[in-house]
Amino acid sequence: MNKNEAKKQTAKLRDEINYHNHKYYVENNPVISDYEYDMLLKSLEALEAQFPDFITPDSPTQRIGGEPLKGFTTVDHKISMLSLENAYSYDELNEFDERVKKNAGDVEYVCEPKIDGVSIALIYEQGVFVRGATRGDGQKGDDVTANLRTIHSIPLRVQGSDLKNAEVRGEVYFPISTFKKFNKEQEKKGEQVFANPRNAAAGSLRQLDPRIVATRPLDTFLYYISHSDTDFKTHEKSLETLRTAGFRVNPLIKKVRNIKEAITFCKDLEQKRETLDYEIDGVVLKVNSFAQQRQLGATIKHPRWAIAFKFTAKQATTRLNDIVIQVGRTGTLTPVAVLEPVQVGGVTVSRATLHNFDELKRKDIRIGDMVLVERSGDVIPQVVKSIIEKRKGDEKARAIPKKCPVCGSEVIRTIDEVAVRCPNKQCPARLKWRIDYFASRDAMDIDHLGGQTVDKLIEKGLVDTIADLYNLNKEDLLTLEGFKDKSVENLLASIEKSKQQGLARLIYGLGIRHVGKFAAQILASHYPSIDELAKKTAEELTQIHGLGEKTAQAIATFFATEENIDLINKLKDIGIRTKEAKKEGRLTGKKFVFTGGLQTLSRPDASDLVMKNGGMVSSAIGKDIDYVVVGADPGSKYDKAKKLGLVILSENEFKKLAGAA
Ligand code: 3BD
Repeated sequence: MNKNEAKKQTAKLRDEINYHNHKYYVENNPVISDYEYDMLLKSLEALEAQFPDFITPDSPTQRIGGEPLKGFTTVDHKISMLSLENAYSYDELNEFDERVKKNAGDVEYVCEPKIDGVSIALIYEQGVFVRGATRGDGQKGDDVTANLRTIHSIPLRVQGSDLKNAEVRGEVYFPISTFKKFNKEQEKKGEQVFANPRNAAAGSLRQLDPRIVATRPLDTFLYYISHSDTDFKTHEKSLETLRTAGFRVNPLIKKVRNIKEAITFCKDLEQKRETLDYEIDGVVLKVNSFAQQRQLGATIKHPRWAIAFKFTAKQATTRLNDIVIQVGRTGTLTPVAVLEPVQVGGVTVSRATLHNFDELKRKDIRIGDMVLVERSGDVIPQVVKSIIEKRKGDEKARAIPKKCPVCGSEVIRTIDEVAVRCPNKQCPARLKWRIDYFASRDAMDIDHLGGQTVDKLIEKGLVDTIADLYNLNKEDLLTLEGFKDKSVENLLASIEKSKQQGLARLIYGLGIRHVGKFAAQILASHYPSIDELAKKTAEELTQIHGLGEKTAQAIATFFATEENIDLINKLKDIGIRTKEAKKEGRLTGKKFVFTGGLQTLSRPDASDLVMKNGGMVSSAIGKDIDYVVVGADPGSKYDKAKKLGLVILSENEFKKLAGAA
């Protein structure tokens, strides 16, 4: 290819990829497959490698993150970034409306979800993204251009002519659906865990290595044009302009005619809060007409034409009464805060996780401290920080225990691991987890075997392994505190019933590392019995589509352990079903995810219905899922499913598909 042709071809590919990027990341409506997209990107990379002169700042190849920076330079905001006045009640909103009306007459408002992210400003020159900064103190922020470039929903070149030379503002956020997993991975790697998605977004933008930022799933919503080539008359119009220019604008934003409708919007949105894939902490009300905005003006701090209505906080302060240590399923010791009970976003919280001992030390949290507790991002409540100013001096730090609090074994700590672990495989704490897991709803579904019952069984020495559950008899159980004829019969019946749960549930219930519900079903559909599975090498297991290397290795290791083989043999002797005839049915090969409450089916029954017909049930939304069955109050999975354009079914539609209605 000659140079001229190459130049044309580079420009063509660039435009084509940027178009598909927008379709995927802004509109959530891709028109080509990921594979085709990757191929386009590869062609462009190859061309640019051959002709580096043709690399432009708006080339999609520039999103992968450049060289690490030494530090951030400071950017002066040409137009200062104001704050927002807060309202904590509808009364305060009405008062705001009174003031607005007195100075500007009747107004329309635009209501926007208030994204709990990190505020940013993006600068475009001649249509190209040249600089981006954090809000900082409103006057000066950090230049985080290289990091922002990696965020796919930020256009590297704007569409049309309205915003060719402009500064636009908005929020960067970390999606909730990926936050929990991200934190888990951070914890495993011994890296910082974040208290909430907002901190994860802020921490990501503060990264000096843009290549790390490129691996984070950051996303954006834009809501303000601080200056541009074209003038508009209303805020509504400026949002439309942002959208047309290629920015992501929140789809829930709504124009209303008066404060009454605005309050209704606030109430409706607070209901929806938990279903969104981003955290919001309120609603921003903005006067729609720019003429009226000018009439109202601004104080030195905030505009008089806007206000933020804040939802009930998901944080609270309380006293940390104790730090206890929990021993997990794999023997990991986790510090847990025992709190003076406190209301956090409508829920009473009396325990909160402290993640691990490194975090505990880093945050210097002590027994007796007043602490900030938070519930957010779909995770269990956690202690964010101690309030140092309230210390009296008698607070006590908690050292890393030398011994397991449950069995007294000396703990171990490997250099490359953050975790402190009890090495005793027979530790009662691990046994309890194993039994709880085995009996859980998605595994063998043994009713009447709740946490306390398991504790009592272990304490009395009635069970040492899972298999012992099946040798329990009436006399033994009657010795347990609170157990009468009826409760004993119920428990024994549930245990008996579980023998027929089938191979997939059994495999899952064994608690093999990395083997979730879904992997267990894949395994059960590939091998007719647990003996067949046990014979496979890791190598052979990796041949199964959908099974990762780590998972395969963990399975092979599990079945190479003598105790586990003993257990399997015992379970077989007891008469537990460990074989499975291949199931073929109307759902063969189809993958399902359930989210939200079902009305007529229990979750285990719904799962069984899928599996009986040859289908599989996953707990994670992904592109490979064929059907998402949505019940009442679905969570973030529903959003993600919609985002990926998956087929959504109601409970009834599902039953019809499965031949059960
Ligand atoms: C949002 C100011 C105005 C342009 C000033 C009206 C205070 C953070 O979703 N509109 C929104 C959101 C934030 C906004 C404005 N509209 N300002 C807005 C905002 N939909 N979060 N903010 N900000 C942005 C702030 N940030 C940190 C510290 C103090 N203030």
